[in-house]
Amino acid sequence: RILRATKREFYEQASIDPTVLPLLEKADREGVETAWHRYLKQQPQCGFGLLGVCCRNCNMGPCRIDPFGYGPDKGICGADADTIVARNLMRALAAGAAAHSDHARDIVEVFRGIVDGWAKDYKIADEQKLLGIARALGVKTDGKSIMEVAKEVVEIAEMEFGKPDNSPLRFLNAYAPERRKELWRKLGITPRAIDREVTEIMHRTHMGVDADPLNLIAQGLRAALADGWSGSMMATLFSDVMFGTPKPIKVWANLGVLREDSVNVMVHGHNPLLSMQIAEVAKDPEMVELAKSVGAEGINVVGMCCTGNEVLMRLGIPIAGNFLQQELAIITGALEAVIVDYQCIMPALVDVASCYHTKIITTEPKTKIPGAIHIEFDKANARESAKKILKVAVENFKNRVKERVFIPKEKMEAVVGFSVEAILSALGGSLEPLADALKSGKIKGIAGVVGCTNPKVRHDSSHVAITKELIANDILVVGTGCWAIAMSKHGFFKPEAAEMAGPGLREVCKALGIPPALHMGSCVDCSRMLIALAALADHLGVDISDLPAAGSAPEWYSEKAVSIGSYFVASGLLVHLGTIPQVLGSKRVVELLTKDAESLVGGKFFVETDPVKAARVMIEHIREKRRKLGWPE
Ligand code: SF4
Ligand code: MSK
Repeated sequence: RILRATKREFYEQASIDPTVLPLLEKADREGVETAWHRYLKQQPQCGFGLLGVCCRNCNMGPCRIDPFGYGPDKGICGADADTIVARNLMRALAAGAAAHSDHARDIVEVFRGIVDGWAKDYKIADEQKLLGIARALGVKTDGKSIMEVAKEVVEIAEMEFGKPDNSPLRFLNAYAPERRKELWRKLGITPRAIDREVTEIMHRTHMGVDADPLNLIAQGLRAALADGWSGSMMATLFSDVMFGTPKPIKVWANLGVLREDSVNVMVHGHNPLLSMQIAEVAKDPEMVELAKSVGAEGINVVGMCCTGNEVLMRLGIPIAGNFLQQELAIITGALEAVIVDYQCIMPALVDVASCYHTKIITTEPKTKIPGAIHIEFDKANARESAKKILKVAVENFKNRVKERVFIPKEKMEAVVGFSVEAILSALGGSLEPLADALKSGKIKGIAGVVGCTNPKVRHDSSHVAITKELIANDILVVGTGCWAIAMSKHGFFKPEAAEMAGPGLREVCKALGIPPALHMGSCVDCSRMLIALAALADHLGVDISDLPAAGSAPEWYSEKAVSIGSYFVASGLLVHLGTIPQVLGSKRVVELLTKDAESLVGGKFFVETDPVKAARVMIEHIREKRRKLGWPE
């Protein structure tokens, strides 16, 4: 069907976001390719890859299993489809857990720099948050200066990556509920150190080590727990300490936030260490003066993907779009520079930028793209370094070709920044009102919706459809990442969106002045949901798996989503996947993920490409949990 469609039909089907079609047509006129064009060229995608039955783990291979049973049923070493599919999935999970946790390592390193004095342009912005973390970790705070507390906390954080003993991770131990910890201990999946769990996956998936799908997946859950309850959690907690814990803030979202009269700079990636500095430095009179000297009104910093979410929530910096819009932002012809850190940055940005005046600036030693300008971000001289990077953008304004500029007019107002603290404060400081609303059935349950966009799905359509269906059925939706950007763009984060909710949720939202769907942050901030779930379960005296709650990643593409989904499953949730994971070549692996997992950890995956049907499964699951708790359905 895709191949028979005309270009116009294909572009119309690409997205429900009104900024996309005109920019795809502009790209077409100007001979520029996007992910959608490349997706089309990849059709038909490799059947072995889609099923997960291709193995390249050693040089006897590559080997592939014939899914129809006419050809080989084993690789050269004897690995069958179950082993190969499980190993491939676990390697994807390891990459996702590593990405989140390496992001955390960079944050913790700069936090160490605050303690040791070299990170002079960073500070402890939220002392209360730091004291709370210290108390949770069992660090005594009485009579100590804030720097003394910070020193003890950072020492614990640093050890999380490579702690040599077998004791549980300290952050997991501090924040996960007792019942969960006991279950993980019994199952032998308590994570010991973040790097160790990732390394062990790489070891086990080497030829001739672990061939048992169950044993492999168990280790995957252990690495995912290390990511969620420690790696990602540290990234969130220390970002809050250094840059402030998000509070509700009004912002603008979508490509209409680009300005014709200003130098437009897009920060893209995930880590706030640089993007926060760029956003601050752009207001510096020296930089504003420089912008004026090249004929612009000022500097307009906008965000993309999750580093965009970080500066959106904390500073109100407008967000230009989510994952699939990164190339479109350049195609507007109005972008002077894309400043990137890491993750979700398409190498294609350089090709697209070569057709315009836009400069792609990489800043991290671990992220270099041929054709981009590389200016290493020096965290010890963060402000000066950010200025140096920003100057390249400002000086590029004179190269903008006015005749080629097309900025879509669409932008939407949104209220974002619902950290756990902000939600608690909206509730009047305690979980009681939320627990009461859940028990009475005004709010039937909670759904965490997260994740990316993916050309396999009409851009933003599943995010919107699933959220609509859930809130209409009185389910409060919270979420992160590119889902949160989609919701910002499509009006779900305006308090007026309460009108789309069912009667019970609508009443609660109106009373509290909050939207029916809440922006909790970037991908690593899925850890905020873990903290909220743990607090709610403890408050109600039940396990997380007993809660009327479920998760969903309707348009996921990233290996990080594999890790996120897995730590939610291991924490006891039902998790929906809206794009099909590359596992269908093994009935055993499919059964482990979608059935057997539940009897072990209380959570499991289900796959459904239709978002409305998926929402109904989640709603039924929530009803079932309510029945078990003796709450009215
Ligand atoms: Fe083939 Fe086994 Fe090597 Fe994989 S590990 S490439 S299945 S021989
Ligand atoms: S940016 S991981 S596309 S959510 Fe976090 Fe968006 Fe997914 Fe990247």
